[in-house]
Amino acid sequence: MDLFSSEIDLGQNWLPKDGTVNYYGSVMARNIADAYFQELLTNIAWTNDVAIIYGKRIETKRKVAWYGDQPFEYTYSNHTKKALPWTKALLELKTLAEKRTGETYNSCLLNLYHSGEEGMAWHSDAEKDLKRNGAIASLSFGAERKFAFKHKQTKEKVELILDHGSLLVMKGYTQSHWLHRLPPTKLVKTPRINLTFRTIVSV
Ligand SMILES: O=C(O)CCC(=O)C(=O)O
Repeated sequence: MDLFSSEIDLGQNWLPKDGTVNYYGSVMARNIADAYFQELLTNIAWTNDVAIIYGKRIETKRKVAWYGDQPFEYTYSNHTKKALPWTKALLELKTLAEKRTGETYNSCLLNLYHSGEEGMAWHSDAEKDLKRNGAIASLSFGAERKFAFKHKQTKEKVELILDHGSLLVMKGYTQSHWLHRLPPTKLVKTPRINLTFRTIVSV
C-alpha cells in the first residue's frame, strides 16, 4: 500500500527573493504521523549535541542523531559526527521526502526538542560537507512550532508554522542568503522531532 501521496506539489515559494522554500503542510494521515513520532522517539540513537555559544563549547539539552547511506562525517561547531546506517522508518521517510520534493538525499540530521524551551539559533546549513545549494527536506513530528527565516543582508523575516507530519523544502540559494531558526517558546510543553534530509558530498 502507498501510505503517502507521491505527487510533487510545490505550493508557493515562501521567500520573496534569493532562494526557495516550499511548505507542503502535513503529508501523511495523523495516525501515521503519530506512529512515526513514537518510532523515532524510541528507536533513534539520540545523543546530546554541542554548540559554540560566545566562543564556548556547550552541550545542548536538545538531542541529535545523524544517519546516512555511508558513514559520512559531518562537522559543525568544531564537532564531527559519523553517520549511522538507516533504520527502516528513516528509509521510508527518505523515500517520501524524495518523491514529494523530486530531489534525492543521502543523509539525515535529526533533532529532538523536549519542549518549546529548546530551539535552534539563527544559522544556515552551508557547511563544507554539504552539497552547495543542494535541497534540504525537513519533516516534522509532534508539537507544532514556529520556523523563521531572516535575510542575511536586508534582515527581512518570514515565519511559518511547522505542523505534525509536515514537509518543507529549502533549496536554490536559500542557505547562501537566508538564516533560519526554531525560536524557543514557553507556550509549547510537548516534544517535537525534526528530520532534515541532506546531501553530503565528501566522506
Ligand atoms: O527543527 C527544525 O525545524 C530546524 C532544524 C534546523 O534548522 C536544522 O537542522 O538545520
